[in-house]
Amino acid sequence: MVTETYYVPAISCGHCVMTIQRELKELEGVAEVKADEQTKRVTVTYDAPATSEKIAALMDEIGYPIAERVN
Ligand SMILES: [Cu+2]
Repeated sequence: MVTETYYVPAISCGHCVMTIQRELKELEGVAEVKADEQTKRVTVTYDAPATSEKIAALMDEIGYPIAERVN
């Protein structure tokens, strides 16, 4: 399992948090997702077949591009 945290500046409210958590959990291999409205950070715990590239692609697709990996 890998845990990574990303800075996602487009997060602006609780709906964003819910959408991101729901969509990322659909990705096969993703075990846990925590999005935070205040810090605009998303922490994802995952294993294969999920990859950071697939996570980044999905975030782009749903309108919440990752600005940078912070942890
Ligand atoms: Cu929102």
